[in-house]
Amino acid sequence: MPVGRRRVSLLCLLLNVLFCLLVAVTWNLRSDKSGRQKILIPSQRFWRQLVPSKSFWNREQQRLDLLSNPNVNSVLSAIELPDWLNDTGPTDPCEPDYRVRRQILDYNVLPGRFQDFLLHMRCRTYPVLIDQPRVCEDTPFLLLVIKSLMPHFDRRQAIRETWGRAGVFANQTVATVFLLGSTLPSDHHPDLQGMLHHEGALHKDIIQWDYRDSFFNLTVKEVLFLEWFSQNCSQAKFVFKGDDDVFVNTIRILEFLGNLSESRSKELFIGDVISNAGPHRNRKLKYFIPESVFSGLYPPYAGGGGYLYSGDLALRLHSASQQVVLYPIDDVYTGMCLKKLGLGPERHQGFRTFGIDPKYRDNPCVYRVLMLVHSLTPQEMLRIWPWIIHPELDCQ
Ligand SMILES: *[C@@H]1O[C@H](CO)[C@@H](O)[C@H](O)[C@H]1NC(C)=O
Ligand SMILES: *[C@@H]1O[C@H](CO)[C@@H](O)[C@H](O)[C@H]1NC(C)=O
Ligand SMILES: *[C@@H]1O[C@H](CO)[C@@H](O)[C@H](O)[C@H]1NC(C)=O
Ligand SMILES: *[C@@H]1O[C@H](CO)[C@@H](O)[C@H](O)[C@H]1NC(C)=O
Ligand SMILES: CC(=O)N[C@H]1CO[C@H](CO)[C@@H](O)[C@@H]1O
Repeated sequence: MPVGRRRVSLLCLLLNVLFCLLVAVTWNLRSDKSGRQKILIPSQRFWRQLVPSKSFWNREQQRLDLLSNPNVNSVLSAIELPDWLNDTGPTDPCEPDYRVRRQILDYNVLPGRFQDFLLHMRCRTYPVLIDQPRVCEDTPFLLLVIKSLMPHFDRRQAIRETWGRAGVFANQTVATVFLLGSTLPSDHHPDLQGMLHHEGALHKDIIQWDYRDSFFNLTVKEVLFLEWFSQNCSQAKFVFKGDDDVFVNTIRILEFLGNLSESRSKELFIGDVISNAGPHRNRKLKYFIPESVFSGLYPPYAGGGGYLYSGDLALRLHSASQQVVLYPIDDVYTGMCLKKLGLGPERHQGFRTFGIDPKYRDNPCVYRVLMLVHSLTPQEMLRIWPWIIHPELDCQ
């Protein structure tokens, strides 16, 4: 069988390379007292066969890791790869990848959102429908990036009138953009595209791409944003990215950022950090992920309700993301990209993506010290904002 032979020849080559390396690195020739040379033989097995994972995402990631490793790559290009490494699907990554139907054992019984995700998970570029090439013209100190959906006009307007007001704030330039996808005709949404165009022309803060704006496509929104940022806003010093139903204390954030040392600002990534989590296996949950799709634990990640990071890091995340296979949960995906950089998010008490104790919800002084609270209605935002900006309020 050609497949068997391919696998054997790959193994032989890898073995040879690893063997030579190990001889060079770990077999010390050491002289003993009598001056004779003694060979130290390592006691542990020194290579491991690359076994394809049973879970599709992990397998795709194994392949990406291997094919993008320049050391291994020079060897690999010379030999035939086993099918699971070489079968990259259709040449256009935005064509549906029907390979997944036979590569995922329970594909046919997976919920439709997984089937949609898996068929399109290699596509990372979609056409721009509304762009804001000038939003970062004045080099923002802080860029507020808000994930929104087409019908959420009132949430966006409340944010503009409160914490997302662009302009000069506490003596720093703040810019605001809303990130949106689009809808598929097959999903039977009313057509709000004309309204959105008006809104974009009026406020110049809407960026929209032509892809279906679903929960599992939030990762697409993340990579499209990182691409946009690296091309159109790479000078921004800091980025806040969050949902359109969170309340952000922009003043507190600017104060915090103003006090950061230069060295700490470069790798800043703070939020409400979730550690030691893994995929939920209960099919009824929103965050359910089947074992045939992903196995293992999640790296530490900051809850997607909102987190704050440096523009430098946004650029590094942009390049790291090209080495990480898209994962259907966007904040976990960002954690994976951070891990790829050898970094992790830092927990900050001011981020309350899981909300606050109801007994504090009407306490103005609580909002003064926090940076983010989830979740608030547009009316609540308008009610709370004056509490933050009125200096006469004494909270000592
Ligand atoms: C990988 O498969 C393609 C066809 O899908 C083939 O043309 C190519 O030669 C294969 N490459 C390697 C390195 O085996
Ligand atoms: C605002 O910034 C300008 C220029 O950087 C500076 O001269 C001024 O003192 C700042 N004002 C305050 C209130 O910090
Ligand atoms: C993501 O968007 C693409 C492009 O519109 C669409 O084909 C795909 O079904 C979407 N995926 C999910 C999980 O909704
Ligand atoms: C630094 O933090 C203190 C409070 O801890 C605040 O009063 C001050 O305004 C901050 N400095 C700047 C430059 O924002
Ligand atoms: C959404 C997006 O990426 N917009 C633009 C950013 O800037 C480049 C050129 O610098 C444009 O080609 C993009 O369309």
